[in-house]
Amino acid sequence: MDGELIPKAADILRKAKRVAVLTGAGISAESGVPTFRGKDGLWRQFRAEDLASPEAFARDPKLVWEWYDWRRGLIAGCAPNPGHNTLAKWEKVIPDFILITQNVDGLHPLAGTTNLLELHGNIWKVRCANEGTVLDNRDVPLREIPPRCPDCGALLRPHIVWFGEMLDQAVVGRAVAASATCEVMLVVGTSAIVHPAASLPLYAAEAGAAIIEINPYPTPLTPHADVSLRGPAGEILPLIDREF
Ligand code: BJW
Repeated sequence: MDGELIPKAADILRKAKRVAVLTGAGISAESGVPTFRGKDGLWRQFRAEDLASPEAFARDPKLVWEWYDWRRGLIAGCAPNPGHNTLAKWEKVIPDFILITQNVDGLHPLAGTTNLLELHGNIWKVRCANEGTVLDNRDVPLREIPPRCPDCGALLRPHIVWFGEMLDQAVVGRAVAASATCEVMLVVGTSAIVHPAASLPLYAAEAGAAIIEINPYPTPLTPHADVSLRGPAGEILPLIDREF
């Protein structure tokens, strides 16, 4: 990596008052949470449409829940890494800072980030498939599979946005507004192909924000980035922080 890029990114961030960050599975990779795409990604082993769609849940809720129970057990053993921690630290020093994540693992709040939008939900929440009530659930393993609503006995489902499902429109609205008004958008560890999340940096770029991307590999966003930092987020974010 060009040695000048870290100071350049730090300089852009230091001068900004309004910063939006978009993260994806890559930021949690160094914590041991598998990503979705790529060499060791979940979608290499499992078909998304068999497990992460409303049709899959309607067909076989037990299979879907067994997969989530396995992932919850895996994530329960993972801790935030220096990438998550650096972003939590920046929230305290950048005047207007918002973190928009596609991740459902809950590692950003665990690191201390509070101004957070979880676009795709949270694996530690469940929702009544009948009434829509959202409940916290940290049981590892789950007591029964599939779990049932304590109030009405209907099936509970993961509080996660599956393919083909609408995101929470209030959350998307806040994410779009933050993207369209930030001075800098930092995009960390996402393949930038799943919409509407992947559109957010494009709204930011259109509105004149500087785009900084951190990813070991190029993505469809790379041609729009002002600074592309090639490498693991858990190493690069602390390096930027040292120059901040
Ligand atoms: C590192 C690293 C390290 C590794 N450091 N980096 C417009 C155009 C085309 C299609 C659509 C569109 N609008 C909507 C759609 C349909 C669909 C979609 O986008 N499909 C695309 C695949 C084409 N979108 C939807 O269905 C969304 N709903 C919606 O829009 O409703 C309205 C609608 C429906 C249908 C048509 C039109 C409108 C819902 C999307 C929900 C996504 N859900 C998932 C699964 C949840 C299940 C679960 O977690 O249990 O969310 S999919 C999966 O992908 C997960 C992620 O949040 C999401 C994004 O993945 P992410 O985070 O980018 O991870 P990876 O693995 O892809 O990438 C990791 C990256 O990290 C890589 O680049 C690595 O290089 C990098 N990396 N180590 C830094 N150490």
